[in-house]
Amino acid sequence: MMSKARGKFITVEGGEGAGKSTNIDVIKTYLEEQGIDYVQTREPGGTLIAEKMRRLLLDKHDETMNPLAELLLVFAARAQHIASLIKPSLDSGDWVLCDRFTDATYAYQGCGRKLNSELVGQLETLVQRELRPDLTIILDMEPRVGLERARQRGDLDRFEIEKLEFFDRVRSCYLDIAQAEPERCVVINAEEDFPTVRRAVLAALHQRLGGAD
Ligand code: Z5A
Repeated sequence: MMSKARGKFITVEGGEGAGKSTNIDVIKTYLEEQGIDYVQTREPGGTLIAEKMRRLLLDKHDETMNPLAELLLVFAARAQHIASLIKPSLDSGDWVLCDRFTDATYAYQGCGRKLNSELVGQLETLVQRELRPDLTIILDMEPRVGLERARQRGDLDRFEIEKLEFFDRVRSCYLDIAQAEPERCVVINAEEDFPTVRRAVLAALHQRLGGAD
């Protein structure tokens, strides 16, 4: 029996309330229609241990989390996620569909928290070695609009209580990444209505990835 080719790695990024969950459902339907085996996951998190680290990252605490501790915790969760889920899945031929990945670290810790992006890059090399997404969809929108959507949902996490300037830095970081890596990243205007965004997501999948071969 012929073994399956290595799977492809798709990540979805964007600011608060940009529609990641909504459009991940669109991508799942596409993969299913193409007969592609995939696993859906998210960061921070994706495995039992990494999900515990997610709680530490997102919950509000009586003590301020040091930005460097936050950065290291993000990468600790990622190391676990890659070893336990992402790499074995890709090696077995399954595709991996991940809600956020390292671009979020450049955006939130590198730019939002103003940590050194070079440091993020060093940890990326240490933790991921050669692993990079094959396709990254960046859902771009004015932070004010996305925050409003997130706030309507109620209970805000430790990131969602940040000031607007923080999210402006996050957004421009994502756009800089997309400009620097056009072969990997597709920016989609997430302020459009849902059918328009959906069409743009599907077009990106067709153009960049084709089918399972
Ligand atoms: N984080 C980090 O700091 N460093 C890292 O390296 C990583 C993450 C990996 C958790 O992320 C936090 O972790 C995140 C950064 C940090 N910051 N926060 N907060 P998360 O992905 O779990 O949480 P989130 O960013 O807050 O996602 P979200 O709020 O769940 O939003 P979403 O998934 O992008 O949106 P949605 O749920 O699909 O849509 C939001 C609402 O808008 C919903 O009611 C939809 O029905 C509606 N919607 C969606 N699309 C449309 C359109 N086109 N028009 C109108 N309405 C729409």
